[in-house]
Amino acid sequence: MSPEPSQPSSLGGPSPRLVGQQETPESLEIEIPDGVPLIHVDLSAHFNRDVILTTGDDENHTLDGQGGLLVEDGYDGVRTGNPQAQGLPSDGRVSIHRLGDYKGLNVLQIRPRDIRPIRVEVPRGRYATLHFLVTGGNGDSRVPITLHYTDGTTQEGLVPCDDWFDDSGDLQPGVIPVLNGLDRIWLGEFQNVNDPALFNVTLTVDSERELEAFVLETAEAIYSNLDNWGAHFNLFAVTGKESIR
Ligand SMILES: [Ca+2]
Ligand SMILES: [Ca+2]
Ligand SMILES: [Ca+2]
Repeated sequence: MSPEPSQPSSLGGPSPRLVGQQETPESLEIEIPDGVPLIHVDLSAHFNRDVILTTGDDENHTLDGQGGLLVEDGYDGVRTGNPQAQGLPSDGRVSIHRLGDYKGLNVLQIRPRDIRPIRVEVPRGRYATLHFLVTGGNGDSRVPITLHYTDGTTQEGLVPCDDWFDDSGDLQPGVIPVLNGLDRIWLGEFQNVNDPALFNVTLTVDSERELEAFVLETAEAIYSNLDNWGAHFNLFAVTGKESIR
């Protein structure tokens, strides 16, 4: 196969893509030493939106309150197997995380008008870290979190979340893209933008104490944007790393 001719770069906007060229989202693994058990926190009782479009999937919400949706990899809103359509993997695995059902509710979405604290029970145990898989729509946000230990003590933390189109330079400290260069549906139309990302945020847990739950303190959340229902915080998964003693 002969090499493709070089393309002049465009002024602004996404970098040029060749029609028919296989596109690959950029993924990054969270480093977890071999043999460290992972604990997948069950968020299913807390999921309140479906922001991932796949085939035969009629009822969805938006990721940003505007018109934005993620897709399953290869699905462009009309057909599957489109090599230009970068989306979430069909096996639901992003780095160490496991996503919810693409045809069901699959994110816990928090917006400025949501002020009820959300308590999430975790499998009781000694954790070294908790990892949050997030992305933001219509701006950035920060949600304070309280870790609750079985001895009645608590620990404060923060889960920052950047806009799904943000890249390094725009990201809040601790926000790491783990799947980047995705496409989206916007107002019902496929957009081959190769830009949205899912991000990981890692919190350190006191492994001397046994963790039983965390509470998302939504009333104290901070949003970069309050227009058009404000910035949207979307939590896809929480995975813990067990403490090895
Ligand atoms: Ca694409
Ligand atoms: Ca869906
Ligand atoms: Ca990006």
